[in-house]
Amino acid sequence: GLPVASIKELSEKHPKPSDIKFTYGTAGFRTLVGILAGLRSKKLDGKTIGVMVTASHNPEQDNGVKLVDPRGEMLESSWESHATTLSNASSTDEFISALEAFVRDAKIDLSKPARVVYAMDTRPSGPALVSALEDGLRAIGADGRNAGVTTTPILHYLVRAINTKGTAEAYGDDSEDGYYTKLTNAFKKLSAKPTPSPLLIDCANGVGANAAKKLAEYLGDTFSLVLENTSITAPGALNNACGADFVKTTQKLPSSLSNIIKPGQRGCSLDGDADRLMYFHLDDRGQFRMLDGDKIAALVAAFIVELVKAAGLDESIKVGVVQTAYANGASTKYLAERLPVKCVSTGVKHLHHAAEHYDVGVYFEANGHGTVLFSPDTLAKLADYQPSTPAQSTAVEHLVNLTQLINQTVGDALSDMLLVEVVLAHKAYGGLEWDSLYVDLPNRLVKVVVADRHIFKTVDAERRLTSPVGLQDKIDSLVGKYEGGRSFVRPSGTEDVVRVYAEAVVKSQADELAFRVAGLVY
Ligand code: 16G
Ligand code: ZN
Repeated sequence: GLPVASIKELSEKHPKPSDIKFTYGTAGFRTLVGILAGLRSKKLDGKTIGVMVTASHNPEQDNGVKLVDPRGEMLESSWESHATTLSNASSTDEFISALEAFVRDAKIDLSKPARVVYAMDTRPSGPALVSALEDGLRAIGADGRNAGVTTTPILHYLVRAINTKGTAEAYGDDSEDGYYTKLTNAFKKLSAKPTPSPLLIDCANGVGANAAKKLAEYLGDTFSLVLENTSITAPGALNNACGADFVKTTQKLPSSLSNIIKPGQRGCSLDGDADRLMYFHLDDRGQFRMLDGDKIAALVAAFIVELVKAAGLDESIKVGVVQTAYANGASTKYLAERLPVKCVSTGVKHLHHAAEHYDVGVYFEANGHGTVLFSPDTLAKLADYQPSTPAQSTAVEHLVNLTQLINQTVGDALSDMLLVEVVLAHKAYGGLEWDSLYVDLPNRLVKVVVADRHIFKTVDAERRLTSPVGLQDKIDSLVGKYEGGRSFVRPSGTEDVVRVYAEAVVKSQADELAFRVAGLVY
């Protein structure tokens, strides 16, 4: 049975802290995380599970934890709901009986080994959460490996690398060195002349600053990175008026960069755990232009489609794109003219799973989180392919190198950044040419505080409401009055609000539509 006495003692050492607001992932519990990760590992016959302590793009005082499954993917959702139930236990005794019931129902063999690798971002509350996690691991007898302070995507990489070590699917050496070496070797092979001009990187004053610095060392003089917002120890600086979420939500340049960026220059922002990426550039007149996840998807997907065709593989390798309802309508139109596009509900999990159904699945949220997945079949096809011309051979080589450059476990700001730079170099695009692929439709996002957000029920990838009854009809008739109008309402999964998105051909009309729909919701 469970080592009840030790779980009890160690749990009581870590009462729920009142000064930390948990917002992210399967949050709300402390010692439990270690125990749960250990149990998950036992259930999967000792495969290594990951735990990341981070609250991503959220304010510095927030924190949370996220479990990572053996292939580097997010924790299976049935376990997420168990975690939530367990975390709601009101006393240690209640917690232990819930845990015993769970071990019985999930048929977990406690005699199996358990292995867990964990990391944290730069938040001041990280060490306390890690020590609770370590006590949880100790309580369940799991073997822990501390990966230190690192990015979320690097932790995902490590999980996959550890679990595939010595197999045919080996993902890379299971170390940070392995990660940087894999990415930068692929980048160097994909480099085109001339080398790209220096890239400005807004590190959000977070862990991405450390990682970008190391990346720059591995890149050497093949590509120079100019790092800004790297104050990882300044209190309150993390994600504050900078970073990918700030850029996306305000559609502005962080003021800390305004004296640094020059007209015609491009730059990008990472979020607090470096799994989101926003690009931007100043045009010749010094006007700020944002290049978001949709623009990245358009650039990357079109490039991969071209390579597959150039390789002579377009009959056997099908490329597809996955977006959410937040994708700008102009991006969807651009993409749909070139390849199949699927819309799914918000949340990385939904995008990732839908992308797995394509031979090559490109997915990006407008907020800058995304990656590209190559199916096992596709990897085998690329490896075995006999090209019949030098042009085909080059294209296949590029595709193989892309499979190494791209972190396929999860969206990765640094890997995505290298990917964008490769495509820009190959297409000889600057920020302006990239930005001109399509023109964003003006849009507006509003949040509405309502008495009970759970009465809002959606269908059709969150694009239509079925409850409250009658509301969707009212939205439809409003939308019909606006040229190029589109709007949807969905309850947030992370905040106690309802979100309203609207798009129209003219900015003032998008604003007006958003506020009128919000008026219907309120
Ligand atoms: C989280 C998700 C993001 C999603 C957002 C939606 C991850 C890594 N991130 O930030 O994908 O877009 O939540 O939040 O899972 P909302 O439901 O409050 O709109
Ligand atoms: Zn993040």
